[in-house]
Amino acid sequence: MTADRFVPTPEDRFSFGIWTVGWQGADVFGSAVRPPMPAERAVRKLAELGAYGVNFHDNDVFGFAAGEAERDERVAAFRKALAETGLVVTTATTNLFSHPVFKDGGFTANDRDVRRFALAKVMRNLDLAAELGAQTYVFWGGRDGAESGAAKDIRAALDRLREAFDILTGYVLDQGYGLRFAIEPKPNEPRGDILLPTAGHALAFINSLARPELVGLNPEVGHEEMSGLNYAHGIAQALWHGKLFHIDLNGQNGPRYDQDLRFGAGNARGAFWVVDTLEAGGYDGPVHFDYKPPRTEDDDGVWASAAACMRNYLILRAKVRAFRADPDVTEAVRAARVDQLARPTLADGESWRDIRGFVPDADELGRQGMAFERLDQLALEYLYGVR
Ligand SMILES: [Mn+2]
Repeated sequence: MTADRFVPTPEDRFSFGIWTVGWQGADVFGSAVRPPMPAERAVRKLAELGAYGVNFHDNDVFGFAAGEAERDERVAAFRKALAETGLVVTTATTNLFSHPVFKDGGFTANDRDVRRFALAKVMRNLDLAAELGAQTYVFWGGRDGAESGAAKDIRAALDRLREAFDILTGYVLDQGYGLRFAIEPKPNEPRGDILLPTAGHALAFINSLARPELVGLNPEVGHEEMSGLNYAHGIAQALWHGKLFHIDLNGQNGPRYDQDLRFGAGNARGAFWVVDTLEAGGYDGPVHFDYKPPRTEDDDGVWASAAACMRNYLILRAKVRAFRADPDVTEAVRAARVDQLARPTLADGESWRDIRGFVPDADELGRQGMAFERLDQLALEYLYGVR
């Protein structure tokens, strides 16, 4: 009997949002299909499955309307489960989207009192996040957007968004918290159009902040693919900027509603290159899943899908490692001249003057194939399981 190679361990640093397995399945067309899941139950079950950590919204642990006593009781139950299982709180975030008060957004609501309340709600949960040892604090401004043109002054909204980040980075510094912020882009849903719709928009926005060093990205597979973008390229660019602070792995089938499938479902080929990009190094955060067990599933199905996120990552990791270690791949990479791209276009000491008049044999260069197909086929054959 061979040992199962795809069993997760805490060393793999897999983490889940409490809201993922806790999703009750209510959607636009139907009500909840599963009972509420207390945060402490999610923690215990995820620990059994081999997870390392969790991420939570304030209201995953206690309700929006909870009084102080109820809040303390809920947080105590969450803490107890963490202590008993050894699961780590890697990350936290704020629910600035469920309650009707946030129907026009949190940081960019037209109503100033809503914005002030949103900031207060974040600060309160930053205190808890720091207490529980979180390293990263995620911002998903799902309601920060619009359905119509004149209702939202986008430039003023970006001013308020910048103001919010500047206030909150100031807050964590004043409080001495070691937290860094990660912006999660999404193009639409629940708003018709959401601000900072892609990783690229968010990267540019970060440069306008007072403390850009404290703010990075939390790109989600499905959110980038909803825009038809290449997630592996997105996280590679975030790494290149030193801005990949967190990742949200899940599955998506192209531009359509946010499917939040388990990781490895949906765009499987894209998932292979996501794991390859992460295996290449530079990301040291948790391998975090933000998916939703489909509403067809009962409690058993919830845990089957959570386990499958981790299992699919480990399967893809084994395939990626085998692909990269294969001498045929090494040869194909060389034939594709991939290594040549690492060489600067100008030699040491050269300037534009040295190449201003450069004329290669363009016809000969044009005749040479790039041999990319052979290389890509090798990757697909690993993915399809025939190599
Ligand atoms: Mn999503």
